[in-house]
This record gives sequence, structure tokens and C-alpha cells, in this order.
Amino acid sequence: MSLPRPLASGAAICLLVSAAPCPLACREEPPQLPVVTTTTGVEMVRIPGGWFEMGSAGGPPNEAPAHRVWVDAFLMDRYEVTQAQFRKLELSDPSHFKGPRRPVEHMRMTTVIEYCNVRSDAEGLGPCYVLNDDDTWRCNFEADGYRLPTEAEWEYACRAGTTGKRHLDTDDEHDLGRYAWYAPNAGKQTHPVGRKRPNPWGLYDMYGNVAEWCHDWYGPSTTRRARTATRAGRTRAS
Ligand SMILES: [Ca+2]
Repeated sequence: MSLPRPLASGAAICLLVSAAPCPLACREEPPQLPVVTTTTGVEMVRIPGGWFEMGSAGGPPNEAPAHRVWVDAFLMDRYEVTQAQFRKLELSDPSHFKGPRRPVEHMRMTTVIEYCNVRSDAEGLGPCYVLNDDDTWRCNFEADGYRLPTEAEWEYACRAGTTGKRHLDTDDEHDLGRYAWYAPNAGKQTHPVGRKRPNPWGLYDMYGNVAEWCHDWYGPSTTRRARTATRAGRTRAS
């Protein structure tokens, strides 16, 4: 599957396939996972551990070979990180398109680290990131605070137990506009989070709006086992 390029900078709108008005007004709502609200008011989805098929044999070369990966249970933000969350934690908001429910964009890794650690501290959790004086950093996966999801965690959450081409509860490309803000419908700007339908696990805007960062640097698919995650701040990009 196509993944966001972690740690990339530049435009944030995902470019996906063309869409047309959706004819599926009576589709049954998919089952969703439990949602918890953190002490700073952020909704997170409790993702169960499990095996999944990572990558794609039929996609671009860097997505092959498809391989089974185990991911431990973790929590993931239900929505992209909003500007209201940054304001609540008294962090400087780098976003170009302003609005409390819009996602944060134009992020630098140092901003991601600051957000994760400040949010961890505000909730009495152990910070995951250690930032050195020369702007290098490392992540303590044993800490119980917030960090970016690994690529495996992100793809596992995006697929949400589906095996189809689009990893949604539909493979109809004409349905995509109901799930995602992307080039044909975004108007070259970000949009408030949660306005489209969620994926089958109740995660919003996994497709489109802003691209999302992963902990790993972008690279070919591997057969490594995913690292344990107790929490994962799903932070945004651009
Ligand atoms: Ca997104």
C-alpha cells in the first residue's frame, strides 16, 4: 500500500484516485473499537494486537514482498493532531491553514518530539523522546508516553483488518470522497478533522487531509517484527 513518506516536508494533501458522489447511503456502520479519552481530552482508539499482511506484492517495488507482521496492542489518536491540542499545551502552531479543528501541518521533527513529550508530561506519563543538544534524538520504546507510530503500527491501523485494495469497508474508488479529503475535493487546503467517514476501526482521516508521520524512516518493506507500543501519538505532517 502507499504509505506517507515519514519525516518528509512539503505539501500535505494526499493525492489519491478520482472520486464521484457516493451511492451507498444505506451502508451498515462497521464495528468500531473502544475509544478512551485522555486526561488532556484527546480521544484515542484502543487497537488490539494481531498479525497482518504488511506491504503489497502487486504495488510499487518498495512495497514488496508482502509479509506477515505482528503488532502489539497500542493506543492511537482517533483524529489527526489538531491545532486546538497544540494551543491547549501552549505550543507554537506552525500551521499555514488556521483553525482549531484543523490538523497541525508544517511540522519539524523537533516539533513532533516537543509535542509528544509535552503531552506525555501533561498526562503524567514518561516521555519517549530524548532530544540531544545537536538536534539528534532517540526514542525510548519502554516509556509509557507518546511517540509516533512505527510504519508497521500505522499500516496495521490503516488496514484495520481489511484485505482489500483500499483498506476501507469499500473498494469502490467512487466511494473515496466519503472517506478522504484529497486533490479532487480538498480545494488545496486542510479541513477540520473527523468530517469524513472513519475506517473500520474508527480512525478518521487515515487517508487524505494531511499525510501522517511514522517513527521509522521511509524504506523498503522488511520482515522485521514490529516494536511494542503502548501509546502512539499520530502526528501529522506536512
Ligand atoms: Ca491523514
